[in-house]
Amino acid sequence: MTARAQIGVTGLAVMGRNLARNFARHGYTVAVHNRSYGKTQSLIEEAGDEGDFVPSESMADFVASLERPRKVVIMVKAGAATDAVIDELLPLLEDGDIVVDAGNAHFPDTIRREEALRERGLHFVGTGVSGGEEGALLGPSIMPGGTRESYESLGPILEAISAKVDGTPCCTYVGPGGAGHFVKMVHNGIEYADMQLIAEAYDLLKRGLGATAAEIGQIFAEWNTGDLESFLIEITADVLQHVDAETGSAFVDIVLDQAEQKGTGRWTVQNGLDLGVPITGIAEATFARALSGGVPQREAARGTLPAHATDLQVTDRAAFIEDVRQALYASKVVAYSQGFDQIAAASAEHGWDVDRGAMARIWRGGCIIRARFLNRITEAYERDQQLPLLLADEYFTDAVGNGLPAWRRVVAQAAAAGIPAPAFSSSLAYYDGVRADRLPAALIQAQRDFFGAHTYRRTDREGTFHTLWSGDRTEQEA
Ligand code: NBP
Repeated sequence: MTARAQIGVTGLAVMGRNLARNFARHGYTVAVHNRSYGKTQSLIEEAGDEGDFVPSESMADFVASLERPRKVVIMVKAGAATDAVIDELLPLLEDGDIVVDAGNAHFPDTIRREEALRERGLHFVGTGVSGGEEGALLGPSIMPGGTRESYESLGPILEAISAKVDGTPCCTYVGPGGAGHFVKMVHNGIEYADMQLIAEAYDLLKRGLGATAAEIGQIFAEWNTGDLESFLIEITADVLQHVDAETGSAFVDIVLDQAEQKGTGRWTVQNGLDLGVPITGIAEATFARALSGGVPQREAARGTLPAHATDLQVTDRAAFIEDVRQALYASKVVAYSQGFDQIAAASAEHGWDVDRGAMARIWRGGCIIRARFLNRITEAYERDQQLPLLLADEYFTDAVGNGLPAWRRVVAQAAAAGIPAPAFSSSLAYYDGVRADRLPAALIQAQRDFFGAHTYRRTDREGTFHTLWSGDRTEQEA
């Protein structure tokens, strides 16, 4: 077996197959392998003429067909399958070889694998890949972690196959260890929030205007020409205008209203709790999906729980649509601001040094949350690399501030009308919380000290204190 392939892909289900084709279409000689040989054969039969593939039936031949330092991309089911493939690869690899896990690994697994492979003299690059099947073939957004050294040889290949926006690749080095998969996880969390916010906007428009799905689809299409321009708004317009062939009804009206969640939203929320970062937009979005899927609870409540709500009265349709648009934009900025806080917190905790502006840049194309306003986020972090809060950047302070009256109106109207808008309203509550001069957390600290002697700090002098609540209520320095 001549070692002539520049990169190899093992795991040739939809994602790996398309990634391999993408490498080949960009002129790379690609070694391909799959546990069961059938997928390798079908790739060669169906797409073999798209470029230079080197198929192998055994892992040993696959590894032997790669130029050194070898670059092996693993694209198998995340979890145990990834460990199984790594175990099979390990005895075949040599110092300096690069193993890329491009599946949807949970970042703690990536940290563990990176440490284990580093001890064996290998580079392990946990890489977020976003964009699904189509992205993998035509250009995904790629978020590689691992060592910077590995990026020197791997980076140009990944950049070549990534999506491009204004000629700039949607791929950059994210940071060491699990940084790549972490950033991908937060990306998915933000995607949850974005989708929930869009769904809430749709619901408000539907109930407020009494409009059909197709009419609302047209509103989204119009929004897609402005600040909200994004893949998700674009497909929303499309989905809402789609008609079910069987019934002739609007497609969205015949889809069961129970949303699923595959895990990355949950991981993001769990990690937000671990880090103590209030990612309320992502959490509300994840819980809203869980609520929709809580069938027994919904059945028990439907028709039983009183609403005491007043109908949403819309007198000026255009003004209402504009209010909802502004509320959507402002809530979306909050969700992104929170997601970037989470990245900053993890980066500080793990010493990853993630450049948040660069993350916004590589999300502009190829991925599900690609959007025009990501440019504004990159600019904000270029103005101040250490920006403590995206909302506090001058551009976003203005953009959100201008929409604030509309945002408040929409949240108030939704509450009065009994329309659930958890992501809109919790984002507004976060906004008001983070900008508050003083929060009722002071009372919570006092309560904690009362029942648990948890101590408190004072506004007027340094130190930590405890009041003898069950004694003479004098204060002691703790
Ligand atoms: P799947 O997640 O369906 O996995 C199927 C592949 O894993 C097949 O190649 C299968 O080999 C292989 N595999 C399994 Br299962 N167990 C194995 C084992 N013990 N040893 C070796 N190979 C094993 O494939 P996919 O849908 O193409 O997704 C691949 C990765 O990409 C996953 O991590 C997934 O989460 C991620 N993904 C990402 C996106 C995105 O938008 N970024 C979308 C979809 C998936 P076989 O053919 O022999 O059974």
